[in-house]
Amino acid sequence: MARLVLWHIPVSHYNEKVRWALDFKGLEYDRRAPQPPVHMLVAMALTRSPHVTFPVLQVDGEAIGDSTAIIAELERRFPDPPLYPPDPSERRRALDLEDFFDEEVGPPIRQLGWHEITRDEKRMTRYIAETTRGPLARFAGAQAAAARRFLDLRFDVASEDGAQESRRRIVAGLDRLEAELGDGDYLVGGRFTVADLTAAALLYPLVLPPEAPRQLGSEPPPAYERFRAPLKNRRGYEWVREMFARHRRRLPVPAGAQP
Ligand SMILES: N[C@@H](CCC(=O)N[C@@H](CS)C(=O)NCC(=O)O)C(=O)O
Repeated sequence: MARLVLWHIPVSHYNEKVRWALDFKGLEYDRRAPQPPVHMLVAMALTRSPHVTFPVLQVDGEAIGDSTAIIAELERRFPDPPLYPPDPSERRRALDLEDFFDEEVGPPIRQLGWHEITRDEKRMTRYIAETTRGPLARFAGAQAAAARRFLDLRFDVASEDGAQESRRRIVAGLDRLEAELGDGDYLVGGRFTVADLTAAALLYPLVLPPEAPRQLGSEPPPAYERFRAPLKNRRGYEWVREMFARHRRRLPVPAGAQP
């Protein structure tokens, strides 16, 4: 059996996408979670390339960056149970939808979530205190300020115009999800595929289903709640909850293992 090591950020939706794929296939894997922004250096060192994002999966020592490439490799090595449809045109459609949710929904959800959290200094400090390990946890206030600067540089999270655009793109993502679902339960071929997994994983910070492994504090910021409230009755929102409830199989993390 191949040795699998996942380098991940516990809260991140792209990382949840890969954890879900690994768990769906029933694969055992070790987890490593170096803290951002150090993870960018780790990603470069592991992949020996300019790749700076997590997740990175090591398979027998070979490092693969990018959630889409990781799932492609998992499909190749561990085809059962499959996430790709066998029919070539359905497979193309599933991969196009994976790409759409990765590119069009992942970034605005991240921008808006951090926009609302970083505006609230106390909440941000609490979050950093809860997620920092070791002696650095004692300096949560200073770390929160540094994290805010980093997130703003990387993802423009302080921008109100950016947040407005993110809200628009998230709703457009829900529109597309519902249009693609039509009357069906699944996006492609009447069964759970990489398209459903990607859409649900990348929308998890919006829907916050109970099966999602990690959430940013028990109570989301009030402004985030105001954005979510009118979306809760939408079919796409309910569908994300349903996908987690039906398909988010999780292997227990061994005691003492990293998060
Ligand atoms: N296209 C990449 C996106 C992954 C990604 O953006 N990961 C974020 C966490 S949400 C990250 O590591 N960001 C570090 C950075 O860009 O500064 C994938 O699908 O794996």
